[in-house]
Amino acid sequence: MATLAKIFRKVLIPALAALSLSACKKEKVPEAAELRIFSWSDYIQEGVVKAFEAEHKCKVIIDYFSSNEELLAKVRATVQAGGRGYDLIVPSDYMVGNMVKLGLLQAVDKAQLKFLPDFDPAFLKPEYDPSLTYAVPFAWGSTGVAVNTKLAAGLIDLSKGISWKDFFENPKLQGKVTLLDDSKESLHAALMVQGKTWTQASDADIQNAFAYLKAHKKQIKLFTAETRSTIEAGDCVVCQAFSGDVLQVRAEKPEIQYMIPKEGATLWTDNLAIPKNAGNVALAHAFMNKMLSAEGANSFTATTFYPTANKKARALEDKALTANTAIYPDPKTFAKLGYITEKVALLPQIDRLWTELKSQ
Ligand code: SPD
Repeated sequence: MATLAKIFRKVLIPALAALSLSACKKEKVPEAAELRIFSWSDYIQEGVVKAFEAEHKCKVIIDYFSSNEELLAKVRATVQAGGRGYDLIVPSDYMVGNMVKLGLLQAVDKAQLKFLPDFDPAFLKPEYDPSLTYAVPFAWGSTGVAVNTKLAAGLIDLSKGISWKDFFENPKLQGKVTLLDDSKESLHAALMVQGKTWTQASDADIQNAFAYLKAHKKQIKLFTAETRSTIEAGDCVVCQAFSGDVLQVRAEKPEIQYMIPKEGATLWTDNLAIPKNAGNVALAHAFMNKMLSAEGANSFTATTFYPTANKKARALEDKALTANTAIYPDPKTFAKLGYITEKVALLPQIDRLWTELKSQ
């Protein structure tokens, strides 16, 4: 009897207690892994995110920026503050180089990137990161002009194309022009009117270009980062904008046309990169594989009208896309495109003149 009582006390009572406790306590569900992305808007499709979340049992959180400078400021601040930052970001060409110099990026693990052998060799040695140590080319495009051909009728003769000079100087376009809210893209457009290239522009050329923008400020209705909605709403006749964003609007509104001005336009490559303070590097690599596999990249181009570096994806593309010179400029137009590069020594001057221009 004594032994039975002992067993009851030592084994059964604690077991029953544990059982009733676990019945009251809610089952602890492990927290879902999170992938935090900081991207340009209208880049990452909702369907892709949903499929990725289901495949990887995770939650994807996306915040958006509208210029490389905004991206830099945020990433820099989170790295300096310590703690977890974004897992994946989308810097353009010159900003990759800048972020590497500032120690804000970590190396990508190329062994995990299954799509790299499918890349066009033209994208494998970019000047800003020649061995793709820190960033993987993702999408590319140009910064030209969206024209609302209905609103432009009678104001501008488009039969021979468009020029930046017209954009800034045609009196009929006064107050009907929008520029990107981006110091470098605005400066580049003004430099091109003056026959200067970005890479060769001197200190004096930059001052002159800002003086030109100032002198033609009346032409500019708005500096905007939200070009898609501005074009959609018919809020500008001619609007500086990124190629794919314009083509996305054109898919619904055929009166919108994308044009590369006679003097030229910016060529850019956006990249996928992992900040130093990323919290889920494995998911970041998995998302890169999702976006840049031949199938992922093909569906990306089909919905955004931005091409990628994946040569196999291009082979899968609809002929209507590969033949579209607004997406893939012909060689003569392509030769007029130029990259924006980091002019570190001139940055304070650019920032000061930009602030002055906007507050004028
Ligand atoms: N909606 C996506 C726009 C991407 C633009 N990136 C290029 C920036 C070049 N300065």
